[in-house]
Amino acid sequence: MADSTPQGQETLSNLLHESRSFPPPADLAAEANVKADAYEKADEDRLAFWEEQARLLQWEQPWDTVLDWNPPFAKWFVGGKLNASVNCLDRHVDAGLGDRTAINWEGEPGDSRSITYAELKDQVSQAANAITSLGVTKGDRVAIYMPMIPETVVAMLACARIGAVHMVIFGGFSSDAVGQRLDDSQAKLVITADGGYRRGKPSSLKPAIDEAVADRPTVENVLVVRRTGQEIEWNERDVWWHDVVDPASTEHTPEAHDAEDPLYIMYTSGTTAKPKGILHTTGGYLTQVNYTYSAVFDVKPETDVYWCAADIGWVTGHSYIVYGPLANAATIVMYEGTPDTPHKGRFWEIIEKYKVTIAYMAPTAIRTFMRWGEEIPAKFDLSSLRIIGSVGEPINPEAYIWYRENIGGGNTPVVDTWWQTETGAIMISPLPGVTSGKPGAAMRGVPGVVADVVNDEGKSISPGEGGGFLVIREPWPAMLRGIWGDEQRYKETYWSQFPGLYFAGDGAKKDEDGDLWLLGRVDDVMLVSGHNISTTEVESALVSHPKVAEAAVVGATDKVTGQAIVGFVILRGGEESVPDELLQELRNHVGGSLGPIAKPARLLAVPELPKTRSGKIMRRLLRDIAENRDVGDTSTLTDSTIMDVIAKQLPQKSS
Ligand code: 6R9
Repeated sequence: MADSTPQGQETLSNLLHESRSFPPPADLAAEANVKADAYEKADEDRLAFWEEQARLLQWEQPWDTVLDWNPPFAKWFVGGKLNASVNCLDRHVDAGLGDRTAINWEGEPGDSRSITYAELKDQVSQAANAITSLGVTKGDRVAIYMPMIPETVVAMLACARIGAVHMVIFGGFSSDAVGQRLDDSQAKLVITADGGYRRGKPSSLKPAIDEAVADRPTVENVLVVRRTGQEIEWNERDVWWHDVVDPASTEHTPEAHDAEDPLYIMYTSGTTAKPKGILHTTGGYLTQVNYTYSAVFDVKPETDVYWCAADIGWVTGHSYIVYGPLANAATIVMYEGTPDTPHKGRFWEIIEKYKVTIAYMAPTAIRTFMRWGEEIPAKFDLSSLRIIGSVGEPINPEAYIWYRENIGGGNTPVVDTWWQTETGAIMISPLPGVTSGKPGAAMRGVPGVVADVVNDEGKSISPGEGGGFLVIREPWPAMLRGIWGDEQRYKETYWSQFPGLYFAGDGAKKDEDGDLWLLGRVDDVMLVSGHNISTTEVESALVSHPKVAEAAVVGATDKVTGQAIVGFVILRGGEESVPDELLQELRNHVGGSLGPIAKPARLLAVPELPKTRSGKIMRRLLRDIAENRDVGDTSTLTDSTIMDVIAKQLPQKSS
């Protein structure tokens, strides 16, 4: 999250111009869940609009006040009571949908499980009874450190059912990262597994937990799912999932929770400072994820098969694998492993096997698939797809077009969805039956969300004027309710830059039509000879060259220009050095598309880029390398050895 704003003459340069646009397919538009009138309705009376969406849920007690806004503290649906797990399970079973498949789960080794709504409700009830018997009660925090298996969903919903606050940590984070989060949240129970399958092998999870809980007495028990059967150490506090959950009763009477009771804490991906425990509550959160899931993915729960390839340890997994889809009674696919195991067509094989109709993934994955080549997806039948989504980073126009053409068959709308752990749910996105999508643009606030771009004085930027800071003008139901245990940091981080506005920490621009283009984190903006240049625009220009698969650029201190642009590129052929000729060609290519100011001063070819588990490029680490510093904290990287590999490229200076 940004703690600063860029300085310089202008707010943010607008260099990239893109004029392609794709109207929605006529049949999709005709049948769309949400049509253009939703924007008008929401504009007319935003609170009435959100009340209408809240009514789509099952409430045990209605609310008296829609919104209690005491800036920057919001309470939504005050006085209302509901249970998130009942909304995701019981009400569907009661409506006769018990036999509908909730989860099609695919293990990495090829094992699979199919779970109906009735079965999932039973399993969640059993788990709720089991964790209650372990002494967990409403308000307690439960850490979940699991592979991508159905028990992870069961554990989350069991917590929600009894009102315990879940805190999912990416499997694969180090024991230190886990320990830090256990301390911050004071978790009472940890739910984990012996391991999970990743890259063709059982990877272990339990040892990191053993280490993390060793000197943390607040953790009373460690509940362990057997997934791989690998040997693990067994300690006094450990309990097998199959010993307590399997024999537990499938009867569980859920309590109705207050709309503002905490549902979960999610630590932000932490590309910058110390992770923040983002707090989400129940009623408003569920209202907005339920609505946006239906509106943005246009899901028809009777016929669609939806797959979100994100990890559950990321907010995307919470909102759009678990709560949004299950609240809508949708059928989901869940996959345990990596996209290249046992072969690079695994994702497309899954889409073919389950006849997936809606798929949602990160731009980083899409760019990796571009690098592997379009002949791989071409071997599979992807004709079932009707909507494809992107989340996590700006999608470069080239990656968008590749995705649309090679995965979407040229006629499938791409929904580029902007949101954050903090926003809880999708905020800016095209609606697939309404919007003519532009490659690289997230377009506009979804109905009920007031997104804007302002200059450094907090004044709204006019259409076509250029770039600035992304803000949200009005409170929204799924907004964070604070940072766990740190009210001051909540105010400072999000509400201090522009009085009364939520500052997202992202740069954005508004085009002539008023549509929004995300430009990357404000902290990453490069200041070259007095111009603020966005990382996104330069990276998109590099990726639009046929020899480049992925790119990350950073500003490194430079005596002459203030900062000089240093680019790290992954070449399509996988070469690990950029020959002088190509270097010149790439610089000219960027200069030609964006202007000479944006030409990178140096370019390094690398085999990989440093990324978090949610696929975000950690430019901070690349800046360390570009400025010849020791590389900072790498504990949230997918692969920490990658920094050594990149550092070795350094002597190859150019220009
Ligand atoms: C959901 C999620 C939030 C940050 C956000 C922004 C970037 C996410 C994006 C996007 C451009 C999109 N981001 N979606 N940038 N276009 N469609 O990613 O949450 O992990 O908290 O990250 O991700 O920079 O501020 P989180």
